[in-house]
Amino acid sequence: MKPVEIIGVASGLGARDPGCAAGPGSVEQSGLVPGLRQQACDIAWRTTLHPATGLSPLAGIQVLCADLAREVRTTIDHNRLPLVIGGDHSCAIGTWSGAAQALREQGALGLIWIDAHMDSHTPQTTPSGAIHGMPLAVLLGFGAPELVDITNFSPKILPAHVCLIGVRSFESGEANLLQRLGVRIFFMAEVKQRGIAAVMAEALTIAQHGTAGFGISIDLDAFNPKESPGVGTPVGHGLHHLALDKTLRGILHHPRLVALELAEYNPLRDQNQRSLRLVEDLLGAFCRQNKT
Ligand SMILES: [Mn+2]
Repeated sequence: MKPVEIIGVASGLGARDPGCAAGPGSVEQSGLVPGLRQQACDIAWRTTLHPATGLSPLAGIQVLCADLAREVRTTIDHNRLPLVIGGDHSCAIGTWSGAAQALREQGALGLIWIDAHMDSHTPQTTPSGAIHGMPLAVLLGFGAPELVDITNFSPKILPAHVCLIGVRSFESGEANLLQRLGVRIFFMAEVKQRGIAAVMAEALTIAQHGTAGFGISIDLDAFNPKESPGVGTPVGHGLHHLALDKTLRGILHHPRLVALELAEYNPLRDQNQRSLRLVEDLLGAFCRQNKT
């Protein structure tokens, strides 16, 4: 396994409830990282980025995601695996812009997006104006130029190289964009019908076909709110986290995984630290040596 370096993104600028800005601090203080190190997982906390004050959400996210993209690119260039812990999901703009840039000379970036939502609005289609509803569209080349143009090339990811898992809440504008682009969406109904293992196997094929490497972005609202209450926009009937633990066990050892992201953890909305424990379980499973 490549050494894993955590990059916290202490920002809620992209969400209506900014409480997820406290997410990385809560994870860092939880003792999770020392616990993983005791299990022989080579993981360390590299840094936590904070948004500048006094800027609009758009300008603040632009600066923050440009910084994050640099951190992620540098980490990958040093043959380490960035684990980004948000913060609201607008951090994905920085994470995957940096990963795409690091990989660019070798080839394209694949991405598996695990989320209750599509996060594929543009400023023209968004009902809320919140930028955490837009990062996937930005990465595909649609949205505010301030965000689309981070790292000076676009799109970061081609529609054929990305897929979504667990979607069950969306608006027509973003659905139309993804449908027009031909992006594969594994809606929650399909996950329930086929099982997460079959869906993930297909997702891993999509993310690796014609790419030089792939990433996984996990929004904690993908899970059942009972298992993960600590999120800003919970939606019922989600993924079971133990099933995902099992399906992605040992994924940090995958030779073509370039980065991993966990977003939207909001400790202010958590109950009995259930979401925090879920993050701990997920990372423990991802670090496991053994697939069985
Ligand atoms: Mn999301």
